[in-house]
This record gives sequence, structure tokens and C-alpha cells, in this order.
Amino acid sequence: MAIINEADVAAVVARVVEEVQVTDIHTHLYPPGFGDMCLYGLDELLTYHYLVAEFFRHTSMDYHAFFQLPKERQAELVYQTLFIERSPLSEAQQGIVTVLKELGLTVDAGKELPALKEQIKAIPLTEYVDKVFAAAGVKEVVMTNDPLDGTERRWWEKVGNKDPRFKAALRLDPLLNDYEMYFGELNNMGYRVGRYLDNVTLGEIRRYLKEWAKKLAAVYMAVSLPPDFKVPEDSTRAHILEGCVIPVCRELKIPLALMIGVKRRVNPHLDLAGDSLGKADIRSIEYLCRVYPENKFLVTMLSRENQHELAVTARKFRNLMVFGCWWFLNNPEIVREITAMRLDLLGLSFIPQHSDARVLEQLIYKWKHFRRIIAGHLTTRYRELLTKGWPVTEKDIEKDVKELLGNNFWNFVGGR
Ligand code: FIX
Ligand code: ZN
Repeated sequence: MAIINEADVAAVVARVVEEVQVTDIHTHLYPPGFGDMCLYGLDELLTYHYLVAEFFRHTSMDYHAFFQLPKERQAELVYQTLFIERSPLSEAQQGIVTVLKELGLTVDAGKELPALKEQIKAIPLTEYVDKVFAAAGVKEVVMTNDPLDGTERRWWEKVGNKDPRFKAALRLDPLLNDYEMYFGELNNMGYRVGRYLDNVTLGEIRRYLKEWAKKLAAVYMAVSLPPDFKVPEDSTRAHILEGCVIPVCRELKIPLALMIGVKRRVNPHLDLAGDSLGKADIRSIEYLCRVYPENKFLVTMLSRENQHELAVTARKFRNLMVFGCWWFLNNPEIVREITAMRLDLLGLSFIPQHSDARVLEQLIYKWKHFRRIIAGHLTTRYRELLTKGWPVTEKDIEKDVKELLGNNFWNFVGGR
């Protein structure tokens, strides 16, 4: 294949990045077959907790009074406050505008919300899901699945997932972070666990993990963790992690995703929007990667201050795969900075982004915005190679981009 000219690099990279079909390795989406759990449409988009947090910056409205309102009314208030009374400049606000544009919705001069909603409602759901996946350039998404949530469990028991675009990940937050609150639910599900972690209980937790990872066909297990997460440690969390989660992941040959640095409910009145972040201790990741070389760890960290040491740690351990610019990091300037640093330190051996989408159409803006950034970085780097006389072909670029946005994940998980 022909070597690319320096003058053409930007256009070739832009095309390849635009056309690649992404594997989105962490979302909170559900397939259309899961009824109300599959969130889509403008009411859901406008009440995304990122926007709710921004709405309360501009109002003295009582938190509780807002959350008591029907979703449609909440969405109207957010729209009025963040899109009509002022220009939508933040990343989450820009996201809504990107979605409207990419779906081809017509925004009339009055920016009328009902008119926008009608345009979406006119499209049947299954067709709409296809349209959104196509507009986002997403091939498949990994969900966040928690069988200890009774509502979700019933969907798995009654219906199961029939849409191959939606892969499962077994989420462990209640088990690891709130065991005292949830061991009763494990009892309800037929696992003979107790409050204290004796051998019977540890064995039953392992049975739960194994059975549900298989039932879901989970591609990995995952947990979000606070900034003070520590292993080894004499705590319920650390004992379940080392005594159950790690051995079962190893046996099933699936990675464990650690999402570290979230401080839950800093402002509990804000509900999901009330979480914040803190810097975590990288030594726990070093410990896990060193002591369990046969386990694989997908790791993302929430604090900007952890990003450099996390990338360096990945240079030390091949069983560590860094992924995504999570949540408060998913803002263009920070994504640009983190992605450049990772390319410098890790070359192509990381997973640069996930969407964390909760509402279907968020796939569109999260990937559209990220594509622009990664295309910019890759263009600079290929141009440098050409300047130095290193031949680069379109095929090389296609291979690299596929690696970053899909193959790295599947190769780490263990192939298909
Ligand atoms: O714990 C997580 O998986 C977080 O990503 C979410 O719970 C968080 O609320 C979120 O949506 C961030 O993007
Ligand atoms: Zn998430």
C-alpha cells in the first residue's frame, strides 16, 4: 500500500478514526429488551446527573423538590436553565447540542423542546437504537450489570440479553463496598453467606461470582472504589477481593476492572450528581499486579493527579491495562492531556476511552468528541514519523486505530 504524503496525513487519520467501529468498554446502557432500564430520549438526556449538577449552580430550588418532580418537568427546568437562559458551553451541555446535530434534528428559532422530542418519538425504538449506534460509530458496548439489584436480576432471570451488541460486566460494588447491607440479598438468592467471612461464606461468595459471571457471560468483573482503597488490608472489602474475586477471575480467565478514586455522596441531596473524587494510592495497584501476575487488571483512576503514576505503573506490569478518561476527566482539555501522556509512555498499549454512557444517545457525543482528540494526536505523531523518513501507510494507521479502539480490549480479555 502507498506511503502517505505528509500533506495528506490529517485527512487520512480523520477518515480512519471517523470510520472505525468502536468497542465501548464501560457504559451503563441496557439493551432495548430490558424495558425501562434502557434509557433514551431527551428527558433522560437532559436529566443526566452531569447536567443536574450544573443546573443547581444556577438555581436556589430545593433539591428534594426537584427530584420529586416527574422526569419530564425536571428536563424542562434543566433545558430552560442551561440551554435557553444561557448558552450551553460546558462539555455536558455541548454534548446535548452534538447529539441533536448528529441525529439530524431541526432546532427551530425558539429552540422549542417539545418539537425536538416529537422528532425523536417519531422513530420506532429498535430502529432508533440502530440509528444511534451507527451515528456513534459504535460496534458494541459493555454494560454494568449488578445481580444484587433486584430489578436488574429479574430481567436476567426472565428475559436475558438477546442483543449481541450489549456485552455484560459483573459489577461488584455492593458486594465489595457494602457487604453488610447486601449479604441478606445473597441469602435471598440462595447463597448461604453470613455477616462474617468464615470459610463457608467465602466459598458461597465464590459460587455467586462464578454462577453469575457465567449466567451473564460477563467479559470482566468491575468495581468502583474510594480514594482510600487499600490492599492488602484487614477489611471486609480486601478479604472478599483477595479471597473470592481474584481467584474466581483467575479461574474464569476474565479481567477485574478497578475504577478508583470516587468519593460517593459528598452532597447526598444531589443524588447521583453528588459524588466527587480524591487522589488514590497507586501502591495498591502495584501490589495486585505484582502478587497476582496471572490475573489481569483493567484500571481507570478518577483523579487527574493519579494519571501519570498510573501510566508509569502500566509500564511495569503487562497484566495492567489502563483505560478511559473517567467521568470528571472526560472533558476535552483533560482528555487531550491524558491521551498525549499515555501515547508518550505506553505507545499503543492502552485503551484510551470509554463513554460511561447512561443514556443511549450519549454514545454519539462522547465518541464524536473523543474522535476529534485522538485524530489530532495521531496526526501529529504520524507526521513526525514521515518527517523522519519512516514510511507510514493507510493500512498501518487503520491497524493502530483498531488496536486502540477495540482490539486492545479484546486481546486483553482473551480474544473472542
Ligand atoms: O461508578 C461508575 O461506573 C461511574 O461511572 C458512574 O456511577 C457515574 O455516576 C457516572 O455515570 C460517571 O460517568
Ligand atoms: Zn461508570
